[in-house]
Amino acid sequence: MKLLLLLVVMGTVSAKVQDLSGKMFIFPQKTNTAHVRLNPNTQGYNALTVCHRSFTDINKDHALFSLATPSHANSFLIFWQDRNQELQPHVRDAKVAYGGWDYKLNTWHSICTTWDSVSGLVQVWFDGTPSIRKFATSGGAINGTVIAILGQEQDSHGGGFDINQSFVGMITDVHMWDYTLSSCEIHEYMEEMHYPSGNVLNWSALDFEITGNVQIENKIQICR
Ligand SMILES: *[C@@H]1O[C@H](CO)[C@@H](O)[C@H](O)[C@H]1NC(C)=O
Ligand SMILES: *[C@@H]1O[C@H](CO)[C@@H](O)[C@H](O)[C@H]1NC(C)=O
Ligand SMILES: *[C@@H]1O[C@H](CO)[C@@H](O)[C@H](O)[C@H]1NC(C)=O
Ligand SMILES: [Ca+2]
Repeated sequence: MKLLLLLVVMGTVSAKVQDLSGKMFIFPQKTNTAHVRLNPNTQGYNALTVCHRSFTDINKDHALFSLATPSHANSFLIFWQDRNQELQPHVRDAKVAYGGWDYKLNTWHSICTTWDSVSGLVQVWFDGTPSIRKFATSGGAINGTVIAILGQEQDSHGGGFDINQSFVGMITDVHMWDYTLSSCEIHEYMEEMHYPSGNVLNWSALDFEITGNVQIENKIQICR
């Protein structure tokens, strides 16, 4: 009976699915612990699109999205590398680098990244502008148990956080699809028009767990 009660209590804690429409996560401190773990609806991806909007004032390296599997800590990582001013997507530990963006501090940036295992090509969209398509890795899916994290960069499956790669600021509208969105759909995301919600991670029905100081607030405050 006690065990059953415990299981019920634990069940309600872990099954924390929330509609975060109009809300954002705030990462208010530089730490090597605070993060949000996102629980995907499905595992095993032959293609991916990940989109998010973020706002920061750190002029240092930081991770925007970190997805690890047991075989690849950087199974799908979106990383800002400050020294070279590059947005660096990693897929199954293969890195591609994109420079030339106006990654202004204290500004919202909408970023979408696509990849598929047939062509092996990655493409980034940054505030409405598409990058060229670059080769990362082909012929293999992202498989194994997925751990997707905001706020920290995983050097191991679910851990290995480095304070100097942590994120400080706000993140919102995180969606992940197990297919590549069309350029029109990505345009709709960029313009905050009606766009398809993620079938793997859905900001409107997000299954997540917060560790440490991460707060949820409304994205827009209307002044009258
Ligand atoms: C994952 O994919 C690799 C090749 O990409 C394959 O060797 C391995 O068997 C797969 N593992 C699972 C659990 O599907
Ligand atoms: C983080 O960066 C600071 C300042 O550059 C440095 O002193 C510190 O050793 C770094 N910490 C780690 C864990 O790399
Ligand atoms: C995302 O969540 C919303 C709200 O529950 C739902 O209406 C929508 O169908 C979901 N999208 C997908 C692709 O499951
Ligand atoms: Ca790292």
